[in-house]
Amino acid sequence: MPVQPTREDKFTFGLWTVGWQARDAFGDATRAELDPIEAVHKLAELGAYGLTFHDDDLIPFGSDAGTRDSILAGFKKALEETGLVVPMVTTNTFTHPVFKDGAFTSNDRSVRRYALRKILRQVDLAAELGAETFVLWGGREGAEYDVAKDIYAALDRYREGLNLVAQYSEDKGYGLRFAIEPKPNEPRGDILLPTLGHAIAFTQELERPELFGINPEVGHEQMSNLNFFAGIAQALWHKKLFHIDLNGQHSVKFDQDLVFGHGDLLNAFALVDLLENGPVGGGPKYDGPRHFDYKPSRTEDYEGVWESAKANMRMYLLLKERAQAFRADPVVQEALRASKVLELETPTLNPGETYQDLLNDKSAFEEFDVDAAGAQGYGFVKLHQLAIDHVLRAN
Ligand code: ASC
Ligand code: MN
Ligand code: MN
Ligand code: MN
Repeated sequence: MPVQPTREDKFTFGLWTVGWQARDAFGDATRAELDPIEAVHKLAELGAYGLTFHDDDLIPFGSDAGTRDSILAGFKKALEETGLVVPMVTTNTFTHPVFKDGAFTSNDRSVRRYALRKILRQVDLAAELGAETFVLWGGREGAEYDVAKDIYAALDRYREGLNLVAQYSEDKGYGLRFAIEPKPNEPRGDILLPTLGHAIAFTQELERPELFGINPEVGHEQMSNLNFFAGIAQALWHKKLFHIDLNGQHSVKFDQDLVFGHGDLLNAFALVDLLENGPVGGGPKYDGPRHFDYKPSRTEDYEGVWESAKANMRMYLLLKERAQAFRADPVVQEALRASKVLELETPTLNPGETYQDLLNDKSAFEEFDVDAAGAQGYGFVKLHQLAIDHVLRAN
């Protein structure tokens, strides 16, 4: 089936994804360095809308001001030539040894101050490039040993740092929104704000909670054995889905960063259906970039890298087409009704009804036929099979 991504699909890629040289904990790089300018041109050619980067992906750590300026000039020229945009940027606060005990939450106060400076510099660049979202992945914010980190104090320092970054952005008039990216572990034994639920709760404690949301990654939630589709539905409900990292993962193991949909395919189908069509009973859709944060497998050469980049977009578009067919199918609509999925939209109380009215309603309790209600079948398996039939184009 021919599927051609276009700019309207809003597909974006991290520079660190296609540019990953496949160095892992056990082995050396298997691919040569990728010139960011080449990445820009290649992604544009494949139909992407934009790209994102950590400061150090583009400008090597420790570059002097002149080098930084000339790299940025070349990068901006490539953006102009291709029309690619930079809707999101992020800061690398995890590679250099200085961050081995964290950035916002390092036990060493001078490291925390250095980290804030590095992040503020990237906030300036985000604004300069017209980004709307600033992602914060605190990969080193954590510990291996419970006694080595005062979690209570670490959360205070995390909040202090995020408040400062947001205040800076507001004072400068940048209008950025900040998205915290949760991950349970790896590279630290345990990472702070391990799941999207922890991160959403944390945003409520910040000075400007409305400026903070989350950037959940498929595999990161699945590493905690959580249902990503369900988590995204809740993030939408909290109005905290500021950005999303799409990739693939096979259950609870190391962070695989596979191509989107190459892990739990059915969950990916439900996710795309939710993002594209909104909650089945009505509700907000996600309208931000469809951002791929994956790693082309270590076995691949550059031909394989670009095949994998295409595969992400292809998976998304195939699932989008399948989700539209699923929703439009009258048999599915009937099954949704039979399963009372759409009845969940109806408030439990009548308009204006009080608890006293409910207490007076004999049909709700005294006369309610619990045995009949307990005996009814919901038909969920049939509904789920219809979804699978659509995914497999079997209907
Ligand atoms: C990020 C992000 C991640 C990590 C990782 C770096 O900013 O979203 O998941 O950094 O991709 O390798
Ligand atoms: Mn990951
Ligand atoms: Mn990510
Ligand atoms: Mn990642």
